[in-house]
Amino acid sequence: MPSNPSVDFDAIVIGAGFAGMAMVHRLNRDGFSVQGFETGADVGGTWYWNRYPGARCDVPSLQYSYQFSEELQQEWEWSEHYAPQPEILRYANHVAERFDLRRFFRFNTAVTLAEFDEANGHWKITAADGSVTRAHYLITAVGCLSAANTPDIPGLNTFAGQLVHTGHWPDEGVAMEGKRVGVIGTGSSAVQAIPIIAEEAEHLTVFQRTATYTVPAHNRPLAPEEAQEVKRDYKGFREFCSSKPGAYGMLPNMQSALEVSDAERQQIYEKAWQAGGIPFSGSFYDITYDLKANDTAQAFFHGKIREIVKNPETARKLLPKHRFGVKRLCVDTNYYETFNRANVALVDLTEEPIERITEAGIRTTAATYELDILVLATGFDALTGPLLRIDIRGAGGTRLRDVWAHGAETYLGVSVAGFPNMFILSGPGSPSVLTNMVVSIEQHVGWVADCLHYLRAQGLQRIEADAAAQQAWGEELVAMVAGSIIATGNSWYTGANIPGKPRRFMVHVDYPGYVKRCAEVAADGYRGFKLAGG
Ligand code: NA7
Repeated sequence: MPSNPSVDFDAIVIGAGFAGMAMVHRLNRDGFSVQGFETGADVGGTWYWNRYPGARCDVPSLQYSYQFSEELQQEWEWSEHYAPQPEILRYANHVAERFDLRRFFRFNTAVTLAEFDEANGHWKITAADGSVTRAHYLITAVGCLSAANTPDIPGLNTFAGQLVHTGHWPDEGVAMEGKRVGVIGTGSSAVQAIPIIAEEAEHLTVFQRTATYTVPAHNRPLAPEEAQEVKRDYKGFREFCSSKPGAYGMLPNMQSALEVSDAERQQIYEKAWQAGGIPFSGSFYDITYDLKANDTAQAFFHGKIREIVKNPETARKLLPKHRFGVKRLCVDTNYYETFNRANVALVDLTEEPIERITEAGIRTTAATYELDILVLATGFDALTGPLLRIDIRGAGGTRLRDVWAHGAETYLGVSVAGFPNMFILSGPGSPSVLTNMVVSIEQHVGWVADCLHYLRAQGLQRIEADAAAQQAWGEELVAMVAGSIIATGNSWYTGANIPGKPRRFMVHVDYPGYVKRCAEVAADGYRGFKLAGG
């Protein structure tokens, strides 16, 4: 039962991914009534939708899991160092069953409209089925990379073959055998899918607009002794990981790429390449800040690509031209090697742009490529997209779409001025995508739940970000990345991948500093928030 009889529930949670599941579990455990909504037919969020071949997490599986239950983390057994999508989805299902979480969600039910009812101080939620639900608090757990980006390429809807997006992969899979397949995009999703598709399809053509930086995963079965070692002191392991940048549990090399000899630098890069994965980014502390240091990383990749890819012309096309660190580093298994296969071709769209998609395939300025299947691995309207798909209206009917017309503004990435009693999990302005997401999600879930307890204990009815605190937070985010390469480039971090989207770097880059900051804000009576009612 909600504590206030004028609402149906204390809280509404939108999304049944890792954030939504943890949130409903925590609220229920703490005595708040909650109703969840989920567009998909079941739990899993990102791991429910992204079923494309090769989909896999780039955070080690022993770290990419919940820590709210010691029993859960002791009993679950991962089979690989980096878990594949089906296994992560099985884990999400296991969590849903173990903690009986499905009963809190209405599946196959997209929320279309969320309105703050000023007179009553609560949220009114309308779903696509026309149902209306009222709750005191609105908590969005809609994910950062869940609004798929389908580019506006002329003729796209005329394609007569099968058209699929990696972010909305059909449950039943896509039969590639004997088929001519085209993939548009070479980001993380494509880099994972391409080697597998190449093995299954008769022929694969990759349409590349931006050559990518990708490091080998060197994935392997997870040795039982390795898991046992972590499980002996999982808590200590979690604390160690959470104290490191992004909660990744990796220790960046604090040397400059410019202070070592050429031979030593090469050796350090080579060692990082052989170790594999995201930690490559920490080969030297300055490769994403100092342009000369950054040049050395690019040169290393160029050398690797030329070494791996046998056809010099294909190798040339695969050389990234943008700076290392501008876009998210991809992690692969046999990506560059795949271009040595006889059934794989690479089309460089900077040399021959797409003119249109036709019934038969793709026509570029230079040639026509006939296809049976076209895979769009074209990414997402990141961070803001999932929130703005919902028509969210705050105090006075103000639309979030209008408030964010020039870019997302939040306080702590959790709250927006003018949108009382609304909390965003992993929102723009929080560390989100630059962390191990499960860890930062649980931090947000805990912080929001503690906040609701505080409000209840103080007899307060309303909380929202103070506009001045929100502005200061935005300025702080900008200052934190001043001079860095990541904040300036064409990437989904800055919104540059979506035509017309305001350009703004939307991520807080200091995890664990962010955690400390959130704790201080709470300890200081929710400094920077306006609290009212009682
Ligand atoms: P990404 O990383 O945004 O990659 C999308 C790719 O699609 C990228 O190579 C884009 O090229 C390409 N793209 C997008 N639109 C077009 C058009 N119109 N024409 C040609 N090519 C296009 O998305 P992913 O799904 O791979 O990965 C997203 C995140 O999920 C990833 O970072 C992980 O955190 C998990 P561009 O670079 O824009 O030139």
